[in-house]
Amino acid sequence: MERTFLAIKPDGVQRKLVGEIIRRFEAKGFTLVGLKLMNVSRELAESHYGVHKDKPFFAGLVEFITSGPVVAMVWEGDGVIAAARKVIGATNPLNAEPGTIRGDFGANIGRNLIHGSDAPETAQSEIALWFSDAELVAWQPTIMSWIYE
Ligand code: D4T
Repeated sequence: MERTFLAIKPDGVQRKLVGEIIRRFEAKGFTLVGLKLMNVSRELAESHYGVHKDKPFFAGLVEFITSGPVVAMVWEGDGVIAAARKVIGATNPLNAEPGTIRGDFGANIGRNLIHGSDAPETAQSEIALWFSDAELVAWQPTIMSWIYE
């Protein structure tokens, strides 16, 4: 089964949206296999957003993601990487469809509530960056046959 890395950003935590966001992924049928509330070091932030290091918004992005606690998560499911991005919605919440997390709760690109890996390679490297193997719990929900044919 595929795995993806999701992180509720400091704005999502401050706005008390942790439960609401986790509920959406649980309700969809995905399985939580890693979860921790943490402060993000500058080193981790710069590594996570390394692909954006030459962009004008990089400094602000690192400042923001290190500004308060983040909920780091790993979720599992068939096609979870692409599907989670759909649940999350477009990068700019003003363009995100209603019904998506960013569409329902966001109003600014610099406060877009949640991160989700965008491809299998990034999911793999982000999971390894944020979690140790020992922090990931492989388990089989007993309702699996009611979610998958
Ligand atoms: P993340 O990585 O946070 O899930 O967002 P996306 O995958 O949807 O979007 P991204 O990598 O292009 O952007 C990373 C992060 O930077 C912020 N950002 C982005 C910003 O503050 N200003 C900008 O102009 C852009 C493009 C928002 C998300």
